[in-house]
Amino acid sequence: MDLETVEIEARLDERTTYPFWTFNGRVPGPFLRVRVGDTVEVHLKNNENSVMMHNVDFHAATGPGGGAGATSANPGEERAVTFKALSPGLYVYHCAVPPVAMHISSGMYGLILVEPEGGLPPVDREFYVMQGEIYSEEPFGTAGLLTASYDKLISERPEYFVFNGHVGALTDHYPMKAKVGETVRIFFGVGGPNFTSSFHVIGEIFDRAYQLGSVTSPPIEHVQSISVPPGSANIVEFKLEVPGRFVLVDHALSRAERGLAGYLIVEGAENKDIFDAPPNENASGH
Ligand SMILES: [Cu+2]
Repeated sequence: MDLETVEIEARLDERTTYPFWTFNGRVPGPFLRVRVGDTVEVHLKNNENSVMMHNVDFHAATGPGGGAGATSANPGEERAVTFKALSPGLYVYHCAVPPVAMHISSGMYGLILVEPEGGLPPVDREFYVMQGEIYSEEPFGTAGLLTASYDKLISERPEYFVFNGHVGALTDHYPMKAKVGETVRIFFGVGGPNFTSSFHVIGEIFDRAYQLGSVTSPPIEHVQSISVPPGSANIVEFKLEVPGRFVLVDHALSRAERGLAGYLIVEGAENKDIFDAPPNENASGH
């Protein structure tokens, strides 16, 4: 695996930018996928234009720091660590340079899937969603380049909550798309660094949820919302029976007013036995 840590000013919202710290220039970092028993060789390069030291701690690794010590790299340096993926599951990775909460809230988190022998059961579509918090000096909705607030970070008072690093990432920009009759799987993780997500898809029921990212325990079935703590993940699977727009939220819904929402747009034929909704001019788009 090649990872590069990059510090970039990038869009947080339509009129707002933020000084993100990233793996490979994106939030979350790349979705990494290995098989149980694999030996994973990680090369972490810290871009020469960085100001900070960065590293990577893999929750999928067994060993001190999850590799954080071995991969700590000053700007322009490259470091490496090798670990054997002993346990299947869906795991978070993140930068662990102190103050760790600062590096995570700046965007330095991602997921690594360690597939069990034989892999996961096939589905029609897979999606990758992570939830994070942004702590800016400026209040939510301020235009221009924001400044990270250490005070708000350590007192756990975020201004923004985001799916995939950006207000509107999964609504205006890259809504998830699927068709009636398909089965979808969402790899959902919380980078945080601080808030547990009550992840829910409005108008859907998860057929299966692999609690805390465990793929060797039986999934729970037919659940509405799942609780995903920071530094953890879950896999949900569900079959799409009817068309329409399904909204991904954290059911702590105040956070929807601070940027947290995503769309799953399902196309296909109506199935009025299952859901029959006459047009209503009072409907607000849901
Ligand atoms: Cu970092």
